[in-house]
Amino acid sequence: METRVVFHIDFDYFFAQCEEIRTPDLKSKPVCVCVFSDRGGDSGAIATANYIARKFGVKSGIPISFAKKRLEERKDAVFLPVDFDYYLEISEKSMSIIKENADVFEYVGKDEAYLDVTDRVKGDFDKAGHLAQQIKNTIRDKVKLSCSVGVSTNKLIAKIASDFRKPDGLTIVSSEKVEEFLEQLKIRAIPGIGKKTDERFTQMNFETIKDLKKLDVFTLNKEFGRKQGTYIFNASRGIDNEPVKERDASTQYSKIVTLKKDSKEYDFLAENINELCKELHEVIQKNNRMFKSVGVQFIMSDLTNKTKSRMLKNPTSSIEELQKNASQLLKEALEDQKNTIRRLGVKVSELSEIRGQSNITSYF
Ligand code: DGT
Ligand code: CA
Ligand code: CA
Repeated sequence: METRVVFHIDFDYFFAQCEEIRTPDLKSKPVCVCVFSDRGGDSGAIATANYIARKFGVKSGIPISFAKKRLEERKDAVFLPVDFDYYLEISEKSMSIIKENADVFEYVGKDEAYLDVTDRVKGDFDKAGHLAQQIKNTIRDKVKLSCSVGVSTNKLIAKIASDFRKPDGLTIVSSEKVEEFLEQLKIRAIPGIGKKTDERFTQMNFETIKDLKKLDVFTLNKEFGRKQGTYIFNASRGIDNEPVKERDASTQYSKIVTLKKDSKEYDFLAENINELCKELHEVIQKNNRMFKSVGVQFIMSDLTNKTKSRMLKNPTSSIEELQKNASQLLKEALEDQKNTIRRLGVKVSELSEIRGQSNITSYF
């Protein structure tokens, strides 16, 4: 296969950086973005934090109360509620810049994308480095957002490289440098190696990818199963043939809420569904979309999950259509419902653009 040039771009401390963009005074303070549950007080979790807060041990997923404890000595620490719509706006602006600079653009999530740029840089890694720097500069100029970019010959190494120097990093790993780059890294730098796998390697006294390469594929398969074992074997050697696949943002929109009380009572839940539909409809409108599929989601008190969805005859953007279908799905889903429900969600998918109105990507 001819040598590819692939970028992985990841926005730095994304939600917290968005907050800094809108309120630059925050830049000198610890900033924590919180998903407050509707139960009041400090119940809920940290979505992310800026790098100042991270120095105090604050990270994604920990309870808000822990974060407050860890930041006790920083009287200037700021705890803000998530504002997804605003982050989406920043994301779309940045993604449209990225997309313009790609031969193939693969959207991964609000703060992450892969690009194949082989053709436009003619396979040249110096040109690729310039292009990556130019993308970073443009996003910085137009959106005020910093990101980290990894440039290499495939998605796997590009992803590892984007994470190598964060924030505001640019790491270029050309084919000749792959081995040297990977061997120095800790084993957990390989995406998909979780805490448990990493601990197994620690027990075996293996720390770096160089150590890892002493194991043959049979040993790895025996230890971790054939799929994971082969993946680890190839990853440690920088082997990954996954193509960058053309994929655009948002194949669905959803809204979810933690209920004021756990319940399986139709009237109470229907009220919440109606409210969620209103919020969801605003997002749909803002993005100039129609939808053809509607779904509801339950997360039960024991955290198990249930979803139900249906396809409509025609694409629509009507809120009545949305509310009608969501409450019918709710009724059906409740029929054999044993557990009480803790969180309730509505989603739409099979999205299409409403034509003839302003294009959603024409920001500048
Ligand atoms: P980074 O890339 O290490 O500089 O920091 P982030 O915050 O960009 O981390 P990343 O790329 O893993 O996640 C992107 C965004 O996704 C992040 O800004 C907030 C959200 N997120 C990540 N982890 C969690 C989580 O555990 N809970 C919630 N609610 N949101 C999360
Ligand atoms: Ca990120
Ligand atoms: Ca990310």
